[in-house]
Order: sequence, then structure tokens, then C-alpha cells
Amino acid sequence: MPQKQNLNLATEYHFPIRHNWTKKEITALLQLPLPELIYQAQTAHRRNFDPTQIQVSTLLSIKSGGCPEDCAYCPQSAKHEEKINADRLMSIEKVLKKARTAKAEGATRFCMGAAWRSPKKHDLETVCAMIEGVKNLGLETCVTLGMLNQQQTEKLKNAGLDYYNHNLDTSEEYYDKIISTRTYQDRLDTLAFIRDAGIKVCCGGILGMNEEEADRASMIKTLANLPKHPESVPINMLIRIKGTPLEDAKPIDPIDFIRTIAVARIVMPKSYVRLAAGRTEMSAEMQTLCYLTGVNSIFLGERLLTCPNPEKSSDLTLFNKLGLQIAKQQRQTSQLFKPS
Ligand code: SAM
Ligand code: DTB
Ligand code: SF4
Repeated sequence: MPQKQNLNLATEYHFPIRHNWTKKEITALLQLPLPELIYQAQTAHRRNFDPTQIQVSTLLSIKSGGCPEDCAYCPQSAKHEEKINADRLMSIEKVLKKARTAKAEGATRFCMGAAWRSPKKHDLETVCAMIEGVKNLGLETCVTLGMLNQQQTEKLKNAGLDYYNHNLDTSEEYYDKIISTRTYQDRLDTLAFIRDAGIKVCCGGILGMNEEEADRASMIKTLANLPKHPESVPINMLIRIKGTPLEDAKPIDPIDFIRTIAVARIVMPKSYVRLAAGRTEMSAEMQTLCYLTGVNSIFLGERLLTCPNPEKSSDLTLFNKLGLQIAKQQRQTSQLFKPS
């Protein structure tokens, strides 16, 4: 059993915003004794956020299936054995109706996802009209449409887009085991265009794709070393879907999942860390540990894009038990949280 002094445990921590993390440092954090890791993650969390407030977003698939990419986790790829039928892009009216309902149910951000490699000109114009309509309802807007070029990000910005979701999904080293139809660099380029256009970045990944701890360390390192930390970091747990190449992936150990959440919180202390896909497979206790280690955002509502999400009522029951609340508005500042 290692001695406390050998682990160099401290009681006072500083969490400066850094962009020069090494894989060794991130691995060392991932391997801390759990009580120490949780202590550091909680300290980073409350220095920057009220730990009782959870931001909630609602997701809507505005165009499902028929995607030409081959992401091994995704049921929407046209390249896998079992495919979701390709839909047409939803009408603007239908999207706005869903957004009104989401707002009435307490969402502050409305995220629209499309199963595209990248948006076509005509489709992008329709999505811009959706963004304008959703924004006029008083909701924050987020879209995830695949790869973008500079011109496309500018159009989205002009339509009033707040966030763009584009995930790294895994480490650079493991990436070619998961996707062959676009490169890691393509993803980083899209992220740079989004950032340069002045749109907030939502970027994270998926755990539980048979990756190793080294891959989790590497992915977190890449996220933390982006020129600016993503405002929102979704951490998905793989939903294993029949007909996809990852249908039989070995489930990630829940404690390894929680360690990764905690490290994301420590190295990106001012970012919202979202417990994204996979919550239907998590116990209430596991989700509680996620909230205790830095998660402060979830998708609320019965559907993600094509997969189910927990019932809203079960999330609200858990929030109630834990004394958590749906945040009315996203915090813009990083003042210390002072418990009353
Ligand atoms: N086509 C666009 C793209 O790939 O950027 C947007 C939609 S895509 C479905 C958005 C994200 O959903 C992916 O990057 C991935 O992180 C997540 N995702 C997709 N299938 C998943 C699964 N089976 N389990 C967990 N996350 C998944
Ligand atoms: C993210 O990181 N997770 C969400 C959102 N961004 C777009 C998507 C999860 C999709 C889960 C599989 C499905 O519903 O098809
Ligand atoms: Fe297409 Fe996105 Fe699914 Fe990849 S993750 S197959 S790009 S919808």
C-alpha cells in the first residue's frame, strides 16, 4: 500500500487553466487513489460552479440515418449491417414545435443533430432558419452536423448559433480502429473553424469502445490542450447497438468511467462536463458519483438522437434525492461558490 507522503497528496490545490498537459500527468491523475481524485475534482468543481446546479439540454434528431461515414459505434452509418432508415431533413415547423415543448419542460439549450458527413448548401440554409427560430424562443442553440469549413461556420454564426458539437470521440492513437472515412485532423480543423467563427465549442468523446486507459488519457490531453477549452465536454458511454461493429464491446468498468469524468473536471475546470449517452445503462449510484466528481450537465428527455435516454421523471427523482436543481441559466462567471 503506497504511503500518503509518497503520493505527494496536498490539501490545497490550484487549478490554473493550462493547455500544456502531458499524457504522463493525465495518467497520474487517472491513477490517483479514488478518495484523492474525488477530492481534487470536487475542489475544482466548486471553485468554478455551484455544485447543486445542473445544466440541461434537449436533443432532437433533425435528420436520421443514411450517413456515409463508418463510425463503428453509430447506428446511423449506412455502412453497417443493420441500419436506421434514412430520413429527410425535418421541417422547420416541426423542429420549432419540439423546441417549444423542450422549453416548457425546463430545457435551456436545444441541440439539433443530423446524420451527415457535412451539411449541403441547401440543408445548411434550412438549419440556419431552424437556429433563428429556436433562438427567438429564448433557448440557447446547439447543432451537430458533421464536418464544416470556414464559410459554413460563418453562416451558422450569423444565424445566431451558440454551440457546435463535434466530438474527438477517442484518442488519436485509437482513432483508426473506430473511423476510417475522416481523419483526426479533419476533426481538429472543424473545431478550429468553429472556434475562429466565435461559436462556443462542445467537444468530448465516447468511453467503452474497448480503448485502453492510455487512450482515455490521450483523448483528455487533446481536449485540454486545445487552444481554448471547449465550453462543454460531453462524455458518452458507448451504447452498444446491434448491427454496429462495436455491438459486443466490453463494457467499461464504472470506476474507470468515473475516474475519467473526474480528470476531465480537474484539467478543464471551467468547462461544463456533460454525462451524455449511456445513462440508461447506469445505476442511480453511478450517476450520483458522476455528479459528485464534476458532471454538471445532462441531456434531459426520453430520447437522445436515435436511442432512448432515461425517463425525465427518473432524472427529476434522482435530482430531488440528491438536492440538485436544473440550472435556470448557464453561469458566465467563475466566481467561487459560497454555500449559504
Ligand atoms: N454526424 C455528426 C457527427 O458525427 O459529428 C453528428 C451526429 S453524431 C451521432 C454525434 C455524436 O454522437 C458522435 O460524435 C458520438 O460521440 C455520439 N454517438 C453516436 N453513437 C453513439 C453510441 N452508440 N454511443 C455513444 N455515443 C454515440
Ligand atoms: C454527444 O456527445 N452525444 C449526443 C450529442 N453529442 C449529439 C449524441 C448521443 C447519441 C447516442 C446514440 C443515438 O441516440 O443515436
Ligand atoms: Fe454519421 Fe455522425 Fe454517426 Fe458518424 S457519428 S456515422 S458521422 S451520424
